[in-house]
Amino acid sequence: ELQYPARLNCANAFLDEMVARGFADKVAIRSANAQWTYAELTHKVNQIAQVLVQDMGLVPGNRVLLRGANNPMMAACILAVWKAGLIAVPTMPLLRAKELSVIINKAQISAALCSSALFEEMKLAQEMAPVLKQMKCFNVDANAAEDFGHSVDGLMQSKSAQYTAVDTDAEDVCLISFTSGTTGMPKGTMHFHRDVLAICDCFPRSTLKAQENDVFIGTPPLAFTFGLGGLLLFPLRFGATAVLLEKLTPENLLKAIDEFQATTCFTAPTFYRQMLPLVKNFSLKSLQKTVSAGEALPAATREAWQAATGLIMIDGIGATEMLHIFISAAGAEARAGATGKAIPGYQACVLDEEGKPAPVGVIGRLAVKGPTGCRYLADERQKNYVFQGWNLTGDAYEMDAEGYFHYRARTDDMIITAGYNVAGPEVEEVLLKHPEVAECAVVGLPDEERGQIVKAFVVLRDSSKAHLGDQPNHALIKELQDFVKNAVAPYKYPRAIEFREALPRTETGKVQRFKLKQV
Ligand code: 3SK
Repeated sequence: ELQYPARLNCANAFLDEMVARGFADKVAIRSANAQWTYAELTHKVNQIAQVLVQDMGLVPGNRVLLRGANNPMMAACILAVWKAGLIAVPTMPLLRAKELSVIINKAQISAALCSSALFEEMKLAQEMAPVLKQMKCFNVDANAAEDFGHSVDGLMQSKSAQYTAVDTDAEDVCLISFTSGTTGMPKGTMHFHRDVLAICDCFPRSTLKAQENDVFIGTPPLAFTFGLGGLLLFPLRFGATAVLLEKLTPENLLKAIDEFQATTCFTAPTFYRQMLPLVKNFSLKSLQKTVSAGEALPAATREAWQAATGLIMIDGIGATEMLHIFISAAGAEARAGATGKAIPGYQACVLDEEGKPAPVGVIGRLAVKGPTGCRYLADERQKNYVFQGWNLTGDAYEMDAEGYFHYRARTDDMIITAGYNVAGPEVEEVLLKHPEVAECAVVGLPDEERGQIVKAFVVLRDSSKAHLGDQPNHALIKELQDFVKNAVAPYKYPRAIEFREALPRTETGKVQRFKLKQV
């Protein structure tokens, strides 16, 4: 079992303790135009913490909204908020003023640190949520003379490089991470200082086997706990190097893997799929571990990635509520078609509709418990998520006799058609094997006769094939339907298929099935 001191400020573990353990001169963070050692990062975090306390007058427990792309200053601001005993509320870079104002009001946030590139939208958000009293910009150009003096970058220059972390309790909240989930109604999940260390001491230690010579790279925003852990906290906990990238195209990530000699990549299946056709143009010699989470990993993607790179994908499922990954498997432990097993430190089981453990091979709701867990900020939905100490993830899974968990669907996405249960992702897996299909999402739509029908939204590799003249390409629709009928039980075939240019996705890459169901 993980043991942490009762008084704990997690920022110390990533900074001062690493410096004391001999990592002072090791590179902690790299980006396109910066490289900071552990000592330099610690000094910058110390200076920003003083801006928060001395210039902004914040006191322990105050909540600070953080906004920025993945870059070293954004990382330093998060750590500084923790070091000053404040609560970080990182937000997705693409959120608009309206969405930000909902978060600000819900979490009663009085202060914000915002990258200069995102400041205009932030000002609109402040107009809509006046509870936000003060904002400071970071990543401000020193030549922008007027603004620089008031910015985090300007103010931190006069501060001491030394700062003692605020003496927080291991169970003080340090992070509120908002999830829009797939429903569009944001929930704030609260996490303690000890939770932040616990995620570093579970998945990356037991499954990923992170080492100090690892170089971490990837795409998820630091505002998404998948990215916060994988791209910042895990590397720092192991004395490794974090590469933070702002320009996130498949070409750019592949190029950066070679340029920074990255060993460990974190991204979602969609992004791995987008990289696949380009892999042959880049050297990926340094790459050893590729982690996939954020959405279900289709077997076809796992196989194609292994064929193209020789690397066995480390699939995982986590949740913002649980902070990070709790089921996974790596290397020889990985099984095609399974996400993995409960990782050391966590327990998992499948519950039936009455909340009792379901037998092996029966689909039910995935339940987990471990060192982290769901604590929603003032939200009725807490009682739906936590049941008798188990966290009910909202995913429909099946456990096999060896304890491997197989993803079937989101619980609310199970399609019931003419009395049959159809898991949309199973149909998606089949469609993705068709050479014309680039992306797809399968949902249930109401139908008078069958209760629901299976409908597939398909993005074609060549979008010009979607129509013949002004008509949908019925021949291709029929071909795709037959393709599914030939691969799985015919009742699962999509009775309706619609071609789309793109699928609606959350900022973290999850398909917004609820939007497709509204059609
Ligand atoms: O969606 C996931 O699988 C996930 C993974 C790690 C951390 C957070 C999340 C939501």
